[in-house]
Amino acid sequence: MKRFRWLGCLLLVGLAQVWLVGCGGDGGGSDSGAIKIGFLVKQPEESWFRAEWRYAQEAADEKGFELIKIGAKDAEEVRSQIDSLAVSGAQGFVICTPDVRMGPAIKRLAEQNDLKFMTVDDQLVDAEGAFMTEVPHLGIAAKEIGRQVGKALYVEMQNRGWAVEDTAACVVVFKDLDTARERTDGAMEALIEAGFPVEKVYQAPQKKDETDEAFNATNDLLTNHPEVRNWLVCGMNDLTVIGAVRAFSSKGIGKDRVIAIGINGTDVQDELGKDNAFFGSMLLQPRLHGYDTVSMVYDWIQSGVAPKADTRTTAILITRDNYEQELKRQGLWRE
Ligand code: FCA
Repeated sequence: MKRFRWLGCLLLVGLAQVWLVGCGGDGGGSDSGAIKIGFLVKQPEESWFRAEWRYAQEAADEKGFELIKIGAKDAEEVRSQIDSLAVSGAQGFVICTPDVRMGPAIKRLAEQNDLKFMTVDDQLVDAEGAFMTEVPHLGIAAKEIGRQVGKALYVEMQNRGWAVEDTAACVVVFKDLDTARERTDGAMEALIEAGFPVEKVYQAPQKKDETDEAFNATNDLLTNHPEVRNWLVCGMNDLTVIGAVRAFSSKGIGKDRVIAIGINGTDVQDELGKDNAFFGSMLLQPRLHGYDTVSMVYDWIQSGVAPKADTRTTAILITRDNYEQELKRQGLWRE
């Protein structure tokens, strides 16, 4: 009996030691020393955000911190996920929010929970709609990339020998998001500068940044313009332009009458593999959006060096001629 009591004591001491080690020996609730960084994205199923996560994970593996990948599709999820990040002992996060108008709320939550954070892709705005420049941001040079789309559409129209009189532009616009608006504004500006008639630039407003919404918006536009022979098509990203191209093809308008160019490049491998109206895409650099952003937050936590206030990334045009080579170069090609 005595022996059992003695064994029981040993077991208790052992358990207490395991508990102490598990808590870093400081009696606190989390592993002291272990760095945890969250990466919240608005559309976790999209190739673009998967690519960002993949490169963020590369940084985590290299530098030895824990990356917590989180899909947050609406405001409620953003709030609860930031809270759970804090509970899990994270020290910071990178976010592409489903609603940029949540800016002040996200900032308040981060401050309350003592979390350092920066935004990626979509820049937060305050109650007046002004950019919250006090939050570090890494996004694309949206206007310039949009201008590249406009120029490329015009050049391809000329290459095909299409007369301007027979051609119109279908620009799928999403006005609720600045980076989206800047892209399509840039495309329209460059088209018009190149000599495209302003009155033939038609805008199709999408209600949400989703493929189905782009399909619906384009469908409505096409119903109102049966007179147009040839079309130049663009929008905020690949998924939007995929929706638009589907709307054209559902009306029997195919690649002989449509030149469509997307943005992202991460979603077009299948499209460019087919013989369809998709002409190309502006290929962005997801590595910089994933690897670099979490690395900046990591440095901030480690050494107190805050990220650069505003970083903008560039893009190159990919078409059937170079997409395989360029996607492979960025490690984005799927076999
Ligand atoms: C936005 C879009 C994404 C991608 C990113 C750079 O968040 O929704 O598809 O274009 O900007």
